[in-house]
Amino acid sequence: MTDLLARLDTDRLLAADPDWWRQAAVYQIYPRSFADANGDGIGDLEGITSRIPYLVELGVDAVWLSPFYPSALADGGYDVDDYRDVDPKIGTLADFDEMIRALHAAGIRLIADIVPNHSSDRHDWFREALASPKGSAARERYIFRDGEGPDGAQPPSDWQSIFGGSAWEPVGDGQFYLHLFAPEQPDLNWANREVRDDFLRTLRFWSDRGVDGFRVDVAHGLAKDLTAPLRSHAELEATKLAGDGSHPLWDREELDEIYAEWRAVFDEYDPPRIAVAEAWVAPTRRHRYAAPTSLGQAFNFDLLRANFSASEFHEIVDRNMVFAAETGSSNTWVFSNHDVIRHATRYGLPDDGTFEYDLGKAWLLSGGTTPAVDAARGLRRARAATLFLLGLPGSAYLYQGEELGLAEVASIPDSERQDPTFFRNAGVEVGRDGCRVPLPWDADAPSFGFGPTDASHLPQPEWFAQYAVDVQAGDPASTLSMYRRALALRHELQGAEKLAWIALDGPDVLAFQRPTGWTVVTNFGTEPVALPSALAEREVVLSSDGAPAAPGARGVLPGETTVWLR
Ligand code: TEU
Ligand code: CA
Repeated sequence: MTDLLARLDTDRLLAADPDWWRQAAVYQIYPRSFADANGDGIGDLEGITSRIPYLVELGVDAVWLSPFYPSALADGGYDVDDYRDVDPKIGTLADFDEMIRALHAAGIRLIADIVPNHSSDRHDWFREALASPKGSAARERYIFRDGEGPDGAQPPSDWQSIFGGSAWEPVGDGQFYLHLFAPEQPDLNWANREVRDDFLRTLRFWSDRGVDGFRVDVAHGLAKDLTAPLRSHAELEATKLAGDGSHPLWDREELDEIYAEWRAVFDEYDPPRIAVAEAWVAPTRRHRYAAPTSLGQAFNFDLLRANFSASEFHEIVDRNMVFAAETGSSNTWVFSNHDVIRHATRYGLPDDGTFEYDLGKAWLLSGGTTPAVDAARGLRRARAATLFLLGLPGSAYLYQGEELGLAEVASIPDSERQDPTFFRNAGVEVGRDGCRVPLPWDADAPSFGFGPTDASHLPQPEWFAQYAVDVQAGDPASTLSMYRRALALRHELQGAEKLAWIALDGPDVLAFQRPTGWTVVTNFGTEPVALPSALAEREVVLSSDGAPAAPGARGVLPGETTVWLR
């Protein structure tokens, strides 16, 4: 709280720096699972506001808020009924205004998640489209096509939705609509001027309310080439993300024009609003989104998909340093989000070469056939990887709960699952609910302090108690203490967006120095390694294994450990 008081003039401070995003630590809040103020089991905006002191103590620069709009939650809120309102289940616009005021007063910015590729099937526009005839202007806001086959009963193509099953849904009058995700998420038609204008209005609506930036859902999907005849699913798979602009659904050149219009809106504000693209494209294809004339930043999921390996991490960092220099954007680093297995669990999966850190496989493995997860090892590596990541130039995107070292919840009963990937893949993929379980705040309270009652929209396992905030807060060796310390020191460590590798013997150790002189050393192997004297003599400011800081105390770096040296 003293921190809060010390930041009294934060609004002016926040306004002053247009580059605030370049090396920001951004904390993702999945609102329905963060904190529940009224005890109905669903996290809400008032809950977020009540936990701002926690965010201040954690030391994050910004919050990225996953969708908070009215939604039937067919896809956890990524099915939006109304882009310019708050879900009454989690609050009101007045609660939103109060939340953003309090965040700004605490020196924390807000990035709102927006979902332009598809609305929900309960959006006014979609209801109107269904009530209107074939060929009407209302249907032109979405992607309707006639069925195929002699009686028109077949879908227009054999395209598959990303959540499984056909990407086309019949509406009963011979037409089908396209949904690349769930049937409750009809794709919008971005070739339609009205759709584009309405989104510009949405960007201004939230920017006027003080939102500092936007996370753009499925940013690579908006522009589509749907000229007949539609190509087959097999043909599309063959050219998937080839990067030559030939794919009719993903990463098309027409996106540049759409995002140039958005950029003009962002630049109406002071400081300009920022945006970060969620675009699952090849690393070489991220430029389009990260360009300063476009969204300005794009998620880099390379580390998220990599093995815990010195050579892989080294190559990914080098590649992305080049990328940042080419685009003028800053790097983005991420290990976890609401779509993937928490990294403390991923890193504890067997290392026997049979497991690739492929997302699909990771989901599959957590479903019933889970191999033994070595939780202690997973957490040890997650902590080492995190200190490596937080030392890198660029911004760090953190997912709620990772600061607790939280593990994936694999044991959710089928009857309690919510993710459409589970329902549309009949038991093959368990989906993403395991990383979306409400957070444990207090080991001994109902719902582990998530809310005032024991209600929790996804069941919390008993073992959540050991991860609770109140258990970790006073323990200097805890994961939470490590994150707090690292985020506090990060501002000192960062400096210019550069690094220089320090050559060391052996294949398992990486060391890099920042222009501030701070140095990050990670041992990816299991065996301890002796550090050269130039490093061994430096002050250990932070260590991922929880050992206390000490001057020159680390001639030997233990396995699966990172240290920060000053
Ligand atoms: O995800 C986009 C997307 O393509 C996902 O299907 C992703 O490939 C998958 O989750 C693997 O990580 C975004 C959101 O992050 C996700 O939560 C939504 O379900 C999806 O868009 C639809 O809006
Ligand atoms: Ca609630």
